Amino acid sequence: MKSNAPIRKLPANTLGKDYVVGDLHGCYDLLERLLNEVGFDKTRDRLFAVGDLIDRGPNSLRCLQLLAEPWFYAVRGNHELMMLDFFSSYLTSGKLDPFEGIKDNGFLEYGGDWVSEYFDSDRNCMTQEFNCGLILALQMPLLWIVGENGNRFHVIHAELVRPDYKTADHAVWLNSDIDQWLDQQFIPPEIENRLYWGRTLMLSQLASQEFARTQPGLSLTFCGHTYAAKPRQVLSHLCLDTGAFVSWWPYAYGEEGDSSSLTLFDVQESRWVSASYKWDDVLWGEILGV
Ligand SMILES: [Mn+2]
Repeated sequence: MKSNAPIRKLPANTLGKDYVVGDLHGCYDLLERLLNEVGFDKTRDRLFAVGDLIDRGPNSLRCLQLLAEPWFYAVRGNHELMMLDFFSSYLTSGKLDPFEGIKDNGFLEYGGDWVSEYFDSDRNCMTQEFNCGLILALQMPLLWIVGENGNRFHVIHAELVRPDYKTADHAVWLNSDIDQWLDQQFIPPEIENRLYWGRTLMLSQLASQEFARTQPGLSLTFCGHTYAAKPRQVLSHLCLDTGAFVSWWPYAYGEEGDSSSLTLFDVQESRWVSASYKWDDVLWGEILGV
């Protein structure tokens, strides 16, 4: 069922509900807590993830293994991209030098050092368990299109900002552009780069609110990548990254550490729930005018 296409489309869920979760970064037990809280039904409901399943948090491989579940749909984040890049020659040769000797692309430094736990130094390769997760990451798309017309939504990692956003009529790409990429199964490299790394919208929103909340012609687009205390919406991009991994870091105290959490969004009800390693309760909230 799962292919290697970079853009994939699913019909609306007529049986159950759809949920979207922010950047997991290994925080598997927070996700479990949230799924229990909403009564997630694995036989009917679907869970979408905005990418960055791995790194920085406590259980990266367990989050990667979610990709094998028939109810779980994720896009590739920059952390999966860095991991695949780090293992690119291993993926063809099946052999790996001890980590100390490997030229790092930043992956280990930015939270990928957990992978060394799965290095088999007798055979100079990764464990079978890890290999399965790595293969699953190879199959992640960059964009999900879900449903049709008024019920349509997208899932991406960072943003759909146009490279020429300062001078173009629209700062972001529209459904018509996305449909064209889907037909061609091709996303131009400069657009792909922003899908992984872009922070233009969310940083501008934090700083100056210079963009509107919605963009006519672009369906609600769930994203992550840039964290803040609460979910927020800019030009139809609804960012669900609320810094789950920060809540796990024992030394993250103060305002940022205390408010950080993992956020799960209920698409049909337009409300979110979040959980943190720093508090026992969950927190509910609504996004007005989605
Ligand atoms: Mn990211």
